[in-house]
Amino acid sequence: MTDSQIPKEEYVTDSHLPKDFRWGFATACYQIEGAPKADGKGESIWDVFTHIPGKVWDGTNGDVACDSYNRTAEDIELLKSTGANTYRFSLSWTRIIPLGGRNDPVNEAGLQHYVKFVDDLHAAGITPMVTLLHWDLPDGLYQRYGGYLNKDEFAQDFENYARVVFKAFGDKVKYWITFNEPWCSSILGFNVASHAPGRTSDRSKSDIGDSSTEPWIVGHSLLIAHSRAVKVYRDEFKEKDGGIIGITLNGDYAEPWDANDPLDVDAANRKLEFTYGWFADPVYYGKYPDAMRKQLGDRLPDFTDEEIALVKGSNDFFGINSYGDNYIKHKEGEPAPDDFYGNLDVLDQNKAGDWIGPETESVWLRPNPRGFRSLLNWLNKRYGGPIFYVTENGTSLKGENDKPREEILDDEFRCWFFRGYIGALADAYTKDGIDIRGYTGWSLLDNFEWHEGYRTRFGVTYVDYEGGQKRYPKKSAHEVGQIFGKYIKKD
Ligand code: GBH
Repeated sequence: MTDSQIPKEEYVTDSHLPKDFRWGFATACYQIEGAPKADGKGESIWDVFTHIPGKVWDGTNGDVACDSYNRTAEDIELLKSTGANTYRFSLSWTRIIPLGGRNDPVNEAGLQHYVKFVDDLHAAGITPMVTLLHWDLPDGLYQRYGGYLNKDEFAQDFENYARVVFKAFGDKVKYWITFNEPWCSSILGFNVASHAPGRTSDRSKSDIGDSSTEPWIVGHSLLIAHSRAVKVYRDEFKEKDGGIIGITLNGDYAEPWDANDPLDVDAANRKLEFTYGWFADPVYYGKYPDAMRKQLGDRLPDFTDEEIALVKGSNDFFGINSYGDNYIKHKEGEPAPDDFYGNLDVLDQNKAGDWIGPETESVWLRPNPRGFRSLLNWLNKRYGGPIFYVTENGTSLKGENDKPREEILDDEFRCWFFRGYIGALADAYTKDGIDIRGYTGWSLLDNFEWHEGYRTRFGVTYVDYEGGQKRYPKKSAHEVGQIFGKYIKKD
């Protein structure tokens, strides 16, 4: 058996999910909308980054993507046909405030686009779950003061943007997410440089940047900006509008490479602290994890007392984005100055040579449903049983893009993935007593997979990019609804 075959092992469980469980699919504006100049939209750092030659593997960009800006009705029909009751999507800040800042003009046309979209979703019986920022920071703010690098300016501008949105349609949305995956904005944008704005110490990739300090500054800014937006919501809107607000963090589970080596066991735990703990420890406990402070010293910013008061307790719920699983092996010696995982190797095989899961189109993603249940348990324990929403989970398929359309539509591997992960979710709820209230799979549509371009597909719907962005539901588009139909209690 090769490691890329569809696993024969089915995840079997008699667990269930509660009657009022929210489920559906997720997207992000830059990945699906296209229409980068429509109705007065300004440029984001992703509009700029994707037009720099060499940044995106296949030389593409999000200028058209799925053309969803012009096809909201079609996307809503698609959602309805899956049976979903929830849709998670993100707002384009630069459609709403083209230059981004608190003294810059608001673009009424951009704002009204989303007001109408939210109304149309409700009319279709679908509950909106809205992310304020999924990585597409206004380039105006990056140019003006370095964007996330300037904590005070950025936090004020994000707070203002959030208030503009809450004022315009806060009464229509009950689920708010401040940031999607601040880890990615910090590490991939300011260290690895695979994401906008592409800063790094590696001078072969960028003339500017310092991987040893900037990601930690950026992460700190994002935490402060998150908590200020939450404060605005709680002080000015929550009572009237009755919604909840939180941040979505990303990370895959981490298992020791050698379960008998305490150093690998520690390293696996440390990897979770460096991904989830970096943001969740401040939000739940008002401080960074000790392991991070120990390794990073004063490169990790300190919280002022005022900041601690803001950040601590700033989640009504915990949003989780998780995909695969990894084996973790500790590294010997001192960590490199640009290390961001906690001095360890992230591997796909353990000491015995077992693969953590089957191969996909994404080098970083090998699925393992049991690992997902373990992750939910790790987070639940560490953060004292908060309310969770799984805001992203899904998979690419090895070689999917190279197949003819009829074969792409028969995505049994993705169906296997969802059966396993949703089964693990049901076990976490029923058997482990974890308070999980919703799940949105990634993604409703094949879409612009950031620096990987269009080759890597995550959709339950095939999008024909050469054929006018026509949508064709894959087998998984129906499978997910059947899985939830099986688990969600009827009475
Ligand atoms: C999500 O991130 C994004 O929110 C979504 O927009 C995206 O389309 C989806 O995943 C699928 O990729 O090898 O060191 O560069 C998932 C979290 C974290 C997964 C970074 C890829 C690469 C780490 N991502 N990870 S590295």
